[in-house]
Amino acid sequence: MEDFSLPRDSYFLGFDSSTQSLKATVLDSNLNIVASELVHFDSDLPHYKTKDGVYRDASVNGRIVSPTLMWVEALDLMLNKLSNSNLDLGKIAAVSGSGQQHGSVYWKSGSSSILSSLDPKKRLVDQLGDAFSTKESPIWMDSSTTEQCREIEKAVGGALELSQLTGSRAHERYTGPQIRKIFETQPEVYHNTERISLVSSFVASLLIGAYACIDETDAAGMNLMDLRQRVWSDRALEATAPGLEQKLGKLATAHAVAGYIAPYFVERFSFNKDCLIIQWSGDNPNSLAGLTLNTPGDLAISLGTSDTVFGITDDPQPRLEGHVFPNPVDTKGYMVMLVYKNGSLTREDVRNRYAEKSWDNFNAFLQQTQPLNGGKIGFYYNEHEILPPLPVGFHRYVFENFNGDTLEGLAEREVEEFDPPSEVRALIEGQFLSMRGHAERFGMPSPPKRIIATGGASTNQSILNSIASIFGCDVYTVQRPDSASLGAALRAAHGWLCRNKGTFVPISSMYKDKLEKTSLSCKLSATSGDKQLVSKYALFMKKRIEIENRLVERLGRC
Ligand code: XUL
Repeated sequence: MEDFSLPRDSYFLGFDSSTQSLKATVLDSNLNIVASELVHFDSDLPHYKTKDGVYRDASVNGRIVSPTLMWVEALDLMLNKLSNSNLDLGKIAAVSGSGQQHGSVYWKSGSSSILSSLDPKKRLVDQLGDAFSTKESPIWMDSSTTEQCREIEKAVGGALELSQLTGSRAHERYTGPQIRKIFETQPEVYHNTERISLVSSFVASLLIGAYACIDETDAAGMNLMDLRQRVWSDRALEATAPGLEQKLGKLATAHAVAGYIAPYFVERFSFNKDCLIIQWSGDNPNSLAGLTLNTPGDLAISLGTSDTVFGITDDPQPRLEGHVFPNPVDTKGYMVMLVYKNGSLTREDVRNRYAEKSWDNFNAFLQQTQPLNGGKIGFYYNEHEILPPLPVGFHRYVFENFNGDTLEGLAEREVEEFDPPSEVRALIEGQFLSMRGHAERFGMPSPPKRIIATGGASTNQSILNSIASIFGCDVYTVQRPDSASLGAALRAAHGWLCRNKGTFVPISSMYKDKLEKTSLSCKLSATSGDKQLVSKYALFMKKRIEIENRLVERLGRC
């Protein structure tokens, strides 16, 4: 049997350059965490005066940016922290990282020579002060580019056309619309830029001392790449800004080597000169890696302030909602991602209104009500929802006599309110039926092979049971807050292994059969159960989506 073990006594370092902090996770060759560190932007770098890592520009509606140099100084600080810890940086065999998706950095003409001649006696931040054509990087929270989104969609032939070409319709936070806005409103900045990096390829560029490629997975968050061909799309480039391809550089696969670590880090922090920098990617794709999703049918549900669903499929069907990226851990297949704004805060609100502010009552209500809720369906939006695009509001419907066997002759009736236990079940069934319905429409296999649940609400057993019976598969849990930096460390090891073997090897070969002995382990927390119920839920889901479509027609934006 081929040996896929990692070199003994070596480490693999993963970063996560996120909105509020820079995190680092270090794995040993048995894939156990041996160190982790955090630089918190607001408190560790207070002179940038960010709040939650960002500047919200009151004068321009929806403009949200971060100071690019803050990310540079965070890397200085993080490397100091790591080298002052017990960790021998000389043993790190490979480094990779996650960047918040969509954010972009604009390198000023002439900066590649600054990058390639960094002085190890000085901090990075003291050398890169003049390297950017704009000091403020637009980030994923920005929503100021609606006009550019519509222009790009129109030029490419419509929103659905753009989605089928690039994996997503135009979104305000996506990098293409952000670049177009800079081109339109600050043409001098655009023309004075020799290279545009994503946050992921930006930090990788610092580490190799040269412009790093953008990896194909994170590139799909730009509305610029042809998803199927994995090349920049001429149509999308033309719709965005002139001369753009040259500024973006080449694309690379996620497991590729970006380069060796720059001499700067070898001299200043005693890294080994053979330490490899593996392509960085987006935080969500790397979370998929960190949760050990690796084959079609694997699905993760992250239950947090916003709920996210992502998984792997061979046959994606890009639509107006949701996103498709190339699979970050394989050369084939795709990652599908759905984002819901109404997550834990909405669950809490329904708990407060109907279950006397108590999770115990909430769970008791879930247990004492029957699956399918006697035909009661609810839509609960405390925030303007993304999926479906609906405004704040609660909507409730009942299908009288619904037993899950047939939809024949069923008509729904709108009602004002349910009894409290039914409200709780309608919320939970509604959230997960929506996830199942949209994941299936997006081409995710049904039932999934397994679901990995993570985030705050994944400690709630009643919720896990509902997920298992609605999706019809086993649900596993992991309790770790940093799946993006952990996933980056794992991808560093994977990239190292592929380089060592001289060919792509499946990421699972590194942890196959020994997962439970590593920091990547997960626990079986709810089992799939009754197949008949899963089919009944399929009918219920179909009805729900019909009502949802009507609500969107009546109240939605797009
Ligand atoms: C994904 C997105 C966010 C950021 C957060 O499309 O915009 O999840 O990646 O860092």
